[in-house]
Amino acid sequence: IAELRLAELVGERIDDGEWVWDRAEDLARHSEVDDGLTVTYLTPAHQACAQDLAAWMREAGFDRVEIDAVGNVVGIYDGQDAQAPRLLTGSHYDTVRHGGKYDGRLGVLVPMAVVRALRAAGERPKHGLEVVAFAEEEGQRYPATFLAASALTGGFDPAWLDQTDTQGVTMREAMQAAGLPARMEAIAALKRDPARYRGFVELHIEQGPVLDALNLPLGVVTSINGSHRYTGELIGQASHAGTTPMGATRRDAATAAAELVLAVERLASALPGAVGTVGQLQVPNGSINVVPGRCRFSLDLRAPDDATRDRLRDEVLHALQAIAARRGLRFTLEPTLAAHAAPSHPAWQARWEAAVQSLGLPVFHLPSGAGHDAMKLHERLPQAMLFVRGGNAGISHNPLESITAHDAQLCVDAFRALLNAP
Ligand code: HGY
Ligand code: MN
Ligand code: MN
Ligand code: MN
Repeated sequence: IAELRLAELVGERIDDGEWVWDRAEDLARHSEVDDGLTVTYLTPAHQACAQDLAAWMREAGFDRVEIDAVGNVVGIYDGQDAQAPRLLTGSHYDTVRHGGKYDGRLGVLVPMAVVRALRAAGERPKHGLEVVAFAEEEGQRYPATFLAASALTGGFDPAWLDQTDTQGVTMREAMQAAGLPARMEAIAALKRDPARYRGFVELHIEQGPVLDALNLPLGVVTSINGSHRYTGELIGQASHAGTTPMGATRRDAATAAAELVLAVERLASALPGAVGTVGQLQVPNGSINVVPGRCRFSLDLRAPDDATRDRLRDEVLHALQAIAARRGLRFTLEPTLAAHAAPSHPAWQARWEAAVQSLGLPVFHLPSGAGHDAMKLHERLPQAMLFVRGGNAGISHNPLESITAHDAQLCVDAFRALLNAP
């Protein structure tokens, strides 16, 4: 903020892209760990991010700024007719563990920079803009994911309030500790009336290698892959590592899990556009000299369309049953997310295309392998996304995540063009 004031005092206009880049750096100061960036739902680091975002929205000149009942930071910049339907936009400010600075955050900072530029120019767009920094999308602290966007669509499940984190803290307790009401009626009141909005757009880093490889700064998203997520546990029998003979009498949960991991890889590789990941694998209270009696695992199964997504799920679950049966094990399995594939709305996809063309850039279409808040808003509003390339071959969910201030400026220019589109 100091450098912003100094620059304005001396009349030097900070390039919008630099402002975005600098704010992402500032936001990354708040983390739960020293080496890397971890900001999970409602921790002190998360709340510090919310305070920064609200302060920057006020500095940028939003007409109304608030932190809502689930921790979303919401800024409204009125259009020429304050009663006309607004454009809704935003992305998330929570991160995965040891994540990057731009996943989610860029989709909040760019529209904030647009408002800052409009305010500085004394301009009012035809339609108002409502920017939401979603408080939770990554599902890191609690099993519930996309819970912040779910509050806006009316899909927040009251049972989520009783979910516990690894320390046994319920979501309700975390909300109370963060000074939020932690009452379902306050959360239900966040549901947006679709009639009050033109649609939802989300700007996001691609999180993949395509745009960087093609040396293209921007890409228009055609669809967001659908996904099925599970947490599960294979249950065999712990026994002495030294005296239990190899073979059927060993009911080793870890070797069964290893078979499952390779089955997920084989089955996902055989389906077009599908991906399958076991991101978490853990022998609870494991010991070096004990045959693992239990092994916990996660499943993240995705595909460009629901039919392929469901076929992958069915094949993986069938493989799990066969592995467990053959090895004399049991298993538990809990679905934690079933997200439909979300095709972009043609009108908003076309507006992004026109915005990219207005910058003299080629229009390139690509699907999103990553999930986004837009797939939740898709349930209530027409939506479309714009991707910006990431450096380091687009690596993401990793501290190496990067973009340039130049590309951030292109994002601001494209967003401003979209906002003024008829
Ligand atoms: O997992 C995802 O695709 C997103 O980063 N939540
Ligand atoms: Mn992410
Ligand atoms: Mn994201
Ligand atoms: Mn997202």
